Amino acid sequence: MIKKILIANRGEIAARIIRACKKQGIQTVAVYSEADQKAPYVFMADESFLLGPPRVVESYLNMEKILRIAKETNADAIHPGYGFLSENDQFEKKCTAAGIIFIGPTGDVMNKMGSKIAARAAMQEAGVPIVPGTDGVIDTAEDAVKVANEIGYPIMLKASAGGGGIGMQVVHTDDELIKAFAGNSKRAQTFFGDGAMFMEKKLDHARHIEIQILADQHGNVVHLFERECSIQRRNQKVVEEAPSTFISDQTRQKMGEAAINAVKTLGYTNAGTIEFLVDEQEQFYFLEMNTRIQVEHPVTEEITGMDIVEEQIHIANGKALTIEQGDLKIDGHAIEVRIYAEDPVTFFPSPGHITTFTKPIGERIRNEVAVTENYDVTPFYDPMIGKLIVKGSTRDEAIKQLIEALQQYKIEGIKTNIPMLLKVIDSDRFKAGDTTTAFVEEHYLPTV
Ligand code: MV4
Repeated sequence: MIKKILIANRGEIAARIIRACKKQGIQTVAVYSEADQKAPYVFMADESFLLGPPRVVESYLNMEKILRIAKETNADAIHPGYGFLSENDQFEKKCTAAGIIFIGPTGDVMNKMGSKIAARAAMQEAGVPIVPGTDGVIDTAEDAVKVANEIGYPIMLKASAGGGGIGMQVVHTDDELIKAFAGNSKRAQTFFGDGAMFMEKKLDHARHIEIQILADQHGNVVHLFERECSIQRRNQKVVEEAPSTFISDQTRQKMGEAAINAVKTLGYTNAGTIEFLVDEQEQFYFLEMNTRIQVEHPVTEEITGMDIVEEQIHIANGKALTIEQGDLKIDGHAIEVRIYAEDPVTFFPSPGHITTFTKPIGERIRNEVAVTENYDVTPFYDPMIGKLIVKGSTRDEAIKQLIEALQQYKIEGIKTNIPMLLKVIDSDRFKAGDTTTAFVEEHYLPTV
């Protein structure tokens, strides 16, 4: 039984994981960089240890140091959160070798899903539809052009190891493809140590809909329905909601079954997400799998009543799921927005000293925040300072709540994206549920 967990992360997710531990009577160990010495999560944990300088290689990516602290504090398990080491198969192997439970899937399955080319092949084997495209690695721009003409433009050129849009580019002609190929491959090689490229047909006006799954170590798998996250800017999600207003119950059920099949075929365990693109005819296609807890997990918790972090710990303890698919129901509608310390016009990060920080309060408002008043947002990490999640019995109600809550938020000293969020949410197009992947591009044109 896990009695003590080291949280190998920072910010709002570290705070979220510490809360789940406290609820279960589990001791907590926080780790932090010099830039995060005053972060709220550091004071929430039972014990806290300095990792080193702000640079991530010396702090949140420092496997040896994190493992040393885990051993010295007698932690039984490590929760990696999202980002940082959360999808690093080597870290899982090191934890396991040290006798420390990694709260997540095995390194082998993480490694497989970390390669988008391997993931596409695995999904095809599991009978899950994939976006039309190439099977293996494309080695040269000439080969790419040949296959592109079979698939047909527009095409998404993607890096197999890609993430955050790195190595990904839309191309419309042979010329564009030739120009884009080597550069994207090189970028992927630099960022991920893997320059392997593949291509997919670009699906326009599709929706990004992902299925949350939970899988225990005894072969039991359930899905917790979908989240719609089509509103993204530069590969960063901005708004996430559940359920999707677009898909029918029948499509919802089919997508859930496909996700469960995929997970069973992979032998995947713990919490995970299967991302799909869904076209205007409600045909769905596998996009990628996330082998971690995700930023947007709260919207699923709000509509299902489940605590996903608590379930992750139960699963890591070797316990069987206590729920069956038939026990799960969608209740109401939840929307999450990500609050960033950034200029709403230029989108540049806006670090600095927060002089005023007043959160909205309400029964159906959930705040997951990383900062406080009189706190310095540093320039070292992702500028997300928190998330606002609202729940309504209907989508309209949730939208109304969200607009009011965003207007109540009072943050001074730094700039935030709240004006941009209000512009998105308080728009006819969002209210009508017309939220395809083209939304930000077509609707939110910055004023400069
Ligand atoms: C796509 C796509 C359309 N066609 N792939 C993948 C990673 C994610 N961050 C964006 N991804 C997409 N992959 C094919 N073949 C559409 C997206 C996409 C998207 C693209 C541009 C602007 C907003 C978007 C929101 C969600 C998904």
